[in-house]
This record gives sequence, C-alpha cells and structure tokens, in this order.
Amino acid sequence: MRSKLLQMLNDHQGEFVSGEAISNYLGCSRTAVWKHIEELRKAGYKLEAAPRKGYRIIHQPNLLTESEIKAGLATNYLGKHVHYEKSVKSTQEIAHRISRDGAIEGTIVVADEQVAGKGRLGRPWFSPIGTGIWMSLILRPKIPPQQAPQLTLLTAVAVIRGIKAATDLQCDIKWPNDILLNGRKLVGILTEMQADPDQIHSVIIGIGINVNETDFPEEIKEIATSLKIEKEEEINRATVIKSILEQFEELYELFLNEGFIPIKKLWESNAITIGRNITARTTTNSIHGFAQGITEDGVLLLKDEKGEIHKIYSADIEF
Ligand code: BT5
Repeated sequence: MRSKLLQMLNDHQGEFVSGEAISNYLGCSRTAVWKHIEELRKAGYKLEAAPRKGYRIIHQPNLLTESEIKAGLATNYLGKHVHYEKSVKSTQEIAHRISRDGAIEGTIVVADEQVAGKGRLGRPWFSPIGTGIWMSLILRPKIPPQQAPQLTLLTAVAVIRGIKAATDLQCDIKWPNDILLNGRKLVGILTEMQADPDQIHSVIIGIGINVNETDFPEEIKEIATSLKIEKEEEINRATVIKSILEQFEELYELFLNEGFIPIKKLWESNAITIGRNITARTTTNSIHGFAQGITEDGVLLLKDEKGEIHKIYSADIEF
C-alpha cells in the first residue's frame, strides 16, 4: 500500500494529488489515505496538504525500506521480494540463510548498515549506516557452477549502467570485481555460491556502493570515493538500487537466453584492465604482463615478458 501511494505521489512530482484520486487508486477510504499520509510523515517524508487540492511531496528521506525500493520498480522478478534490515553483520550472511530456507529467485537483501561487511578472502568492507547501498541478490541460474564467475562480470556491467542511468556518472570496470570512478573504488562485488559439484542451488551476489559517504577511514581514504563526492550532491539510494535492478534483470535474461558472449562484449567496452601492462596478485604469486583480454568464461589472459600466456581466475590487479 505504502509503495503504491509513494509511486503515485512520485509520479506527480511537485503537483498536488487529491485525496479522492488517492483513495480511488488505492481502493481505500479517505480516512485510510490520511492514515497512510501520516505514516509517511512519521517515516520522514515532508508532505504538503492543501484544502481541495490534496497532497504533494516536498521532501523524501533517503530510506531503503521495501516500500521505497518497490515504488516504481520496473522489473518482473528482481527486487519484488525485499528483505530489509536496519543493521546486519553482512547482507551476504542473511541472503545465504534465507536462500537455504527457499527464498525465491530475485529476492534481495538490503541493509542500512553492515557491522561486519566483507570483501573477498574475508577482507573487511566498510559499510557505515545510512550512506551506502549494501545489498545481496539471490539468483538461481541453471548454469554449470564453473560459469558462476561470469555473473560477477554481468553484475559489473549492470551496476555501471544503473549508476549511469540514475546519476549520469560514467564508471569503469576493473577486473574482476571493482568499479572505479575517476580512478577510485566506488563499488565492490562479491559473488558466492551454494552448489554441488555439478549443480547450482543459488548464487548470492553482494554489491557494496559508496553513495553519500564523504569521510572514509584512514586505510581507504586514498583509494575510495562515493557518488556524492563525484557528483557533489546527495544521491537517493533507492533510485540507484531500482536503476541497477532494472539493468540487471535485462542483462541476466540476455545471459540466460544467449549466453555470456553478448555480456562479454558489453563488459569489454567498459573495462580499463584490458590492453595494458598490469600486475596480477593471486593468493599464491604475482605475475606482471600485458592484459590481452578475457576468455568466454571470464578468465583474464595475461602475457608475460617471455610471451607465455597465464590464465588468471581471481586476483588483485595493479596498474
Ligand atoms: C570487494 O572485495 O570489493 C567486495 C565487496 C562487497 C561488499 C558487499 S556489500 C553487500 C554484501 N555484503 C557483504 O558483506 N559484502 C557484500 P575486495 O575486492 O576483496 O575488496 C576489499 C577491499 O576494498 C578492502 O580490503 C579495502 O581495501 C577496500 N574497501 C573496503 N571498504 C571499502 C569501501 N566502502 N569503499 C571502497 N573500498 C573499500
């Protein structure tokens, strides 16, 4: 009900919508409309009410609850089930749990804060309250487990496109899981799986985006950035989430129907890792060479000084 009301008021940005029109649309009484409006006010919305004209939105708080995410979300299944919590250890942990309990494909977990947000190899992910997007998507693709890393690359393309559509900012992809804006890390992606050797039960895709942070801890001050820092204005997080989910669903359908090749092409056109000399640090060694490209499975091909080609499945990249 709340997301329908929000959608209606948002569709008439700046204009009044009459109480009668709202009650017809929602199929409830005028008193019930008034109660819903009061609830929005309590949640932090500033709404103007004028006799005979109705209501209009003056200010929206930067909230991430189910109603805000669902209002106007143009997807068929992605984000249609939202599991929102104010504070969690990690949205990945919750997504794993509800996925094991049978959560349907497209369910998303979103939190306002993570107190133990994680990156790859157990590294910490800074996720302070109220300023970022910390979310996990639950997917159940019928693909062999070894193809799951392709979804990390698909996610990177979806996030770049979603951010561009919502903010007009153009980001770059750094293989395999970083998104940079003006050379600094804006987004981290963490893909995890629940699978048997030959069958995926679910893929849990964690996406962390610095949206309105302006102050980072000392360890990442020099390497991190946020949408607000680059755009110099406060950004509505729910708008960015919706935009990413819409792009994601479109690309995911393309991937399920036509495979990885069309995704690979889109990925390559936004990647800054390819066609230059880089150092790839894996958990066991460090290889310097020329990044030739990615394979159809999303593996990075690195040509060293002796001309030998190395297949890199996962690494940290330095330019
Ligand atoms: C990543 O790991 O970049 C994946 C991060 C995924 C975070 C999301 S948030 C929602 C979901 N729930 C979770 O618990 N996780 C996912 P990696 O490539 O290992 O990068 C980690 C490194 O990025 C750290 O060691 C820091 O150097 C840096 N870092 C940590 N927090 C950052 C932040 N907020 N912004 C930019 N860089 C950060």
